[in-house]
Amino acid sequence: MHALLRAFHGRPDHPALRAAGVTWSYGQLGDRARRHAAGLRGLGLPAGARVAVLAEPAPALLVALLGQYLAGLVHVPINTRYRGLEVAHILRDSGAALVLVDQACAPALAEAIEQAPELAALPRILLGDELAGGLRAGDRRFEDLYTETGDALPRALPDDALSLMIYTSGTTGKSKGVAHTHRSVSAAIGALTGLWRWRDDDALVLALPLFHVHGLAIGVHGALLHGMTIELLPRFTCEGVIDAIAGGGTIFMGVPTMYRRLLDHVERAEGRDDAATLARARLFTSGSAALPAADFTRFEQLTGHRILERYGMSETLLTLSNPAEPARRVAGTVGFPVPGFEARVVDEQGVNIKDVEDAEDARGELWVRGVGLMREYWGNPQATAGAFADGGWFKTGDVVSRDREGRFAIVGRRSVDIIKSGGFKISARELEDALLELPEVAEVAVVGLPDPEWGQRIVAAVVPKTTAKTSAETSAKTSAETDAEADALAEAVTAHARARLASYKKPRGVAIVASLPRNALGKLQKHRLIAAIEAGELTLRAAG
Ligand code: MCA
Ligand code: AMP
Repeated sequence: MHALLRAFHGRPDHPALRAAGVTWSYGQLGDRARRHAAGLRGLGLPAGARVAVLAEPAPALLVALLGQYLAGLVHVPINTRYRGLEVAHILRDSGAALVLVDQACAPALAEAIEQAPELAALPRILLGDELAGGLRAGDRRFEDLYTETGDALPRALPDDALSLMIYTSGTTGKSKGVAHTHRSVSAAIGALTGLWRWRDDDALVLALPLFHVHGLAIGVHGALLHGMTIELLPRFTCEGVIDAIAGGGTIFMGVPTMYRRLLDHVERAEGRDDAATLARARLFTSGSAALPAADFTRFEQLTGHRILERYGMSETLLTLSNPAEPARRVAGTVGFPVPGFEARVVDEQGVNIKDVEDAEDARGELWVRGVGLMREYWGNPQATAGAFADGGWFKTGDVVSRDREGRFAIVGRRSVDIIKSGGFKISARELEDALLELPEVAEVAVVGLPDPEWGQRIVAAVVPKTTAKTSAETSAKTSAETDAEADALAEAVTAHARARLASYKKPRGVAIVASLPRNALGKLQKHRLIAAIEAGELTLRAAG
């Protein structure tokens, strides 16, 4: 039996899911999933077909995920903040046979169809009554897909069949589909949550997006593997998390930005003891970006909890983790390899760095191997081959150090073109490509600057295309005129990013510069740009 289905058989009366207005037992969730699967089977999709899902967190999403698994289909969640270009790319790249969409995300799908008109022919499953008026030939309402023949199921689910494809930003621009099998997800998430001692009487407060490994693989799969209850929130708010813990939630998983907000909220809250409410939970974990040591300490002072930080990647699932025992969790580190994983620290040539533990500044790239590695980048054998070294080691691109006990710390990234903001990965190249579409932009460089709330914040340095025909014309301009032009360009840059891409990818500051720093060979030197911004040498125009 698929590991995920154990609780559905073993404890059918235990609550599997609580969300606004809904409490479903494992029996009830399982029944819905089976009927949804039968409905999907009725559409005649072959095993392994990809079903794209563009919808906000809601109980129906869990039905869809499990129904797709039971029907032998592959779940392809799409970031709900994505706009037309980004959605169109995933629908095309994954070769989705169907797309499930809700009301909130319907505009993004419509934008995708504007970008790629052939996607208008893609059959849709519409979630929510509001969408019913727009039914086209081939469309189904989610509710109508349920059949009464849910028992006449399921396809056998071989462990090595694909289960999930998570799209993640790559350095080279467009996002890549990270394809995982049922085995990789169950084995890696089972190992991690076993290490964390999740129990069947736990309730997970889930306020993460369900289109990434963090919320979907650890959150949904982890909780179901252990027969726990999921307290599903439609989005993260401090009040929502605190109320869910007050209502019995025992585990919370967050990205560092969420912890920063919780801390500020608890310190601001007057007349309410939210810290005492948080203290009632059993476990807090953090990942997707570095948790500042100061926030670890503040959280412990306020709630008594030492946040358990761990490290992972879409391609590898969760590979390093601090231990379950609170006293052994160390701020600013991500702990040890999770059972089933091995880790190495290598130099530029891929050779193990000897005695990395003994030299204070010794660091190298993290390579990992083990149960959770992806099978491939979907439809991209060249990128897949490039991601692995001999022996099946996955090259993470993250730079780490390791102490004498074998504990890892993430100290940076090999590529300056990967930015992490609020736990979301952003490709500098993708944003640069979008900004170069503007006729008034000659050159652009996008960098990530350290930021206490978001981890990194995006800054774009832009070289304008000069419209002045002569240098006399240029020098005749007053500084107020130049300033106003620069402000207008900064605004145009931000507005364009906002119109083309997910809003979290837009620059938070724009520097208008005469040229970008380059070496003698003309290679862009982003580290010099970052240093100049940090030193206050460039005027950053606030972006809207
Ligand atoms: C929202 N905004 C952001 C981000 N999110 N800006 C930069 N970075 C972000 N991540 C901006 C919006 O553009 C908007 O700006 C303003 O904040 C408010 O938007 P809103 O959507 O209301 O924000 P929010 O709901 O408060 O979102 C903040 C958040 C969210 C809850 C922290 O970013 C989030 O859910 N992050 C989790 C990401 C995650 O799950 N990562 C896992 C992938 P404006 O109004 O100016 O337009 S990593 C992974 O899976 C690996 C395996 C791992 O290790 O975990
Ligand atoms: P994603 O591709 O969106 O899954 O993001 C994976 C990346 O997030 C990793 O390669 C790291 O750069 C970063 N990351 C995840 N967890 C941590 C952590 N605890 N500390 C620092 N960076 C992290």
